[in-house]
Amino acid sequence: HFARVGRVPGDPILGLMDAFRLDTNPTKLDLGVGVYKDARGLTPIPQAVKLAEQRLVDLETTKTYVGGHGDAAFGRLLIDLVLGTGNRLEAAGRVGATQTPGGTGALRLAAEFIARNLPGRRVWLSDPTWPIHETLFAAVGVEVGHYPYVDAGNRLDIEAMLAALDQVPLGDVVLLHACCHNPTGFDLSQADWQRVLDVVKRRELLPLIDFAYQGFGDGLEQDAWAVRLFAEALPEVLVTSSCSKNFGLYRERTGALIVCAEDSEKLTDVRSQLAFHARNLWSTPPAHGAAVVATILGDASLKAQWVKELEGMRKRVADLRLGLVEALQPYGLAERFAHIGEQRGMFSYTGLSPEQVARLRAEFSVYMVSTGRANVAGLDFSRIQDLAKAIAAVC
Ligand code: PLP
Ligand code: TYF
Repeated sequence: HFARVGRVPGDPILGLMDAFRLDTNPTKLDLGVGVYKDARGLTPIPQAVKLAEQRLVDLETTKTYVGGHGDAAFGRLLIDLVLGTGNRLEAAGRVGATQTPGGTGALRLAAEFIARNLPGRRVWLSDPTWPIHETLFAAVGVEVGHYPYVDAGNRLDIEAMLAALDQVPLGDVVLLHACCHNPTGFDLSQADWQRVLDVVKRRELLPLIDFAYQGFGDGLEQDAWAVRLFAEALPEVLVTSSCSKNFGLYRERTGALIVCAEDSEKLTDVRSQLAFHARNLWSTPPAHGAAVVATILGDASLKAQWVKELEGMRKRVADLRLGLVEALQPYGLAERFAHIGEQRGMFSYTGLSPEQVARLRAEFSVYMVSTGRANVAGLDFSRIQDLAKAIAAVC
């Protein structure tokens, strides 16, 4: 049976983790996979999560299945977090959340919905984007196209992006990163978003907004600005929300597909389809992470604690960015790498070439994705000088 089964290569980003683990250099530095790290190089469990988990141990009464759309309280609280408390869509019964195994599960469910319920639509991805976006739509037989995002000089190219979107076939799906663009770290300004919205309206596109880093850009509310703009202005929007990074819940696989529909009747139709597809994919979602999030968001003091911890993570990454640019100053490289301080979230498209990335790894045990993407959160203040020196050596 298996004689003709060949091999596919592993995920190059996750593969970096294995290579890093095997490296015996004591000064090795992991700027690869996109997880937050603290000063000790650990990916911590937030205190708010620990406290919520303790509460759940005491209060949980059953492990029976949750419904197809998951934990209803989680869904409502997440909609508030994403669209704002008291948003008009909720009042009008136009928005619903389906709990999924992480943001990836939400993307897969959206892909399934597009493949089966919106046949013939292509999905347009930024070039570059998170590699899983490429393979995930291919896996359900949805064709992807690309719109440019950065220019040859490693800067956001909004004009090229808009021009390309203006050529997209009417009615197609466009995948947008709400904030903290992976892999580049370049985000759109509010004025840019307004222009993207205009094109989306003109071409009657369905926006699929990937929201994996809420709170890591400029703040919880600020990062939701574009999502809320689109949800207010358009009859139909899909949002994939992940609680992996902002709640530190990575392995608990916590997220949701949020659907905004024209009216409550249509929302019910769409949600029936999502529950059907979810049944075929994973039946019902894992409960623990969503219960943790619902416990935190539903309790004023736990929520305040979490907001403070998330703010700490956000500030740390922002300060590391500025620290690195400053450390490159003595080498005459501050200007060349000034974009590192302007980008948002964990990732930076540094502009380093694959050859330079390979040298950083071979000569300094500094690990980053071959495209030149660095996870700034993997850096520490005690290692900034070393990294600046290594970068200068390969430039
Ligand atoms: N979308 C983007 C852009 C990401 O970087 C990630 C990160 O892992 C995800 C979605 C999915 O996150 P998860 O499935 O771990 O919640
Ligand atoms: O881009 C990243 O590094 C994160 C983590 O298959 C990740 O989004 C990377 C690859 C993958 C799953 C998660």
